[in-house]
Amino acid sequence: MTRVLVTGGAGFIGSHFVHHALEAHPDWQVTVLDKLTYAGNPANLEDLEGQARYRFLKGDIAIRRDVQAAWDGGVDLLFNFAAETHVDRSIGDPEGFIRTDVYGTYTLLEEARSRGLRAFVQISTDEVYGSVPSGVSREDATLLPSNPYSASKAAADRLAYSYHATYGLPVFITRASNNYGPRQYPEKLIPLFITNALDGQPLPLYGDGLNVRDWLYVADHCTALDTVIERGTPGEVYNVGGGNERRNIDITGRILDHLGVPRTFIRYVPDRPGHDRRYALDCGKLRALGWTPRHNFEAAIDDTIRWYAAHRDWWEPIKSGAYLEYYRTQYRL
Ligand code: NAD
Ligand code: TDX
Repeated sequence: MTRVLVTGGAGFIGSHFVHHALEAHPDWQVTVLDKLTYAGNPANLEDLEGQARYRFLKGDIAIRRDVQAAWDGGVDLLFNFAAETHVDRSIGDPEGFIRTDVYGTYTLLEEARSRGLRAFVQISTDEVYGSVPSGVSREDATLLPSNPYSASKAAADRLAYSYHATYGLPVFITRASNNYGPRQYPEKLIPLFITNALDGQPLPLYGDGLNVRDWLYVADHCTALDTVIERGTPGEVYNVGGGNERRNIDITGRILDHLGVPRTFIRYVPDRPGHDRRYALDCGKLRALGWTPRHNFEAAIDDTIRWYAAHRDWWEPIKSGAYLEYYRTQYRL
């Protein structure tokens, strides 16, 4: 059995990866370590309860004894998804981002250094390159993160690399573009706008709505991680992009059209400070290893919209209490 530790496995991408891992790798024994912050949701993993190859541990990657407890029995592969992930929250209060994204990654790296493992996969982001007005970022491009979230992720990305260069730890770094799909917390653009449209609420579009992101279906992200650990080289960085550059206004239009909601529901709101205009990745390095994204954007976003329409039981409980306080403070709507 290959012993796999997935941190942040109760979140959006982590939970997809845990399901994928158990299905695609019958010889993997998966432990999830997750603090269950506001973004971590046990419902994302509840169908796995009782499976012999799966266990869940509640714990914090920034607390060494929690990490040690997760390491009991040994770890062969570690996928570090755990992070504070929302740019707007990082602008309001950066501290948690430094603590989890930087210090938490350091804690995992220290445990890995003392105990050893076969692969440490650091899930980084395309945001570390900063805004890309034209062209595409290759893995050797300068890092120019421009918000506290992306700066904390860049710090963790380079800290992980340093443990490879300095201590020979088998670190792999992936920089993915914007993910979308079922179970994404409804503070991010696509699930926020879908659920607001379903609820007859306005869709708060930042600035002129012309910022561009490259959208990656979450299942394609999971297969990319398989390729990286099967065929990648330790110490290397791999971009993971969907190849779907879209303007925010166009995504918004697609959601509204799909749900039959008029454009009058678009509400232009003040821009995000330091808002990166565009991200775009050159993924030739990962494609050369045989990976290719399989999901067509238009079909997969339509599936995603249908998923939220059919799973109010998943997101309605989230959009209450502390979420509403955050929402009102953030948007003043
Ligand atoms: P998410 O916010 O949905 O989930 C994060 C998970 O981490 C939650 O389950 C949360 O409880 C857990 N967590 C937070 N702090 C923790 C701590 N101190 N200890 C243990 N667990 C903790 O995030 P996501 O969108 O699934 O992103 C997962 C990873 O992928 C992150 O590292 C993020 O930076 C990276 N990433 C995300 C995207 C994207 O578009 N969502 C793109 C590129 C990279
Ligand atoms: O209410 C909104 N209105 C709006 O116009 C929100 C929440 C977003 N936006 C815009 C800002 C961005 O241009 O939509 C775009 C996407 O925003 P987010 O969903 O917040 O994602 P982004 O800031 O691009 O960061 C995401 O991709 C990289 C993830 O949240 C990160 O975790 C990941 O690393």
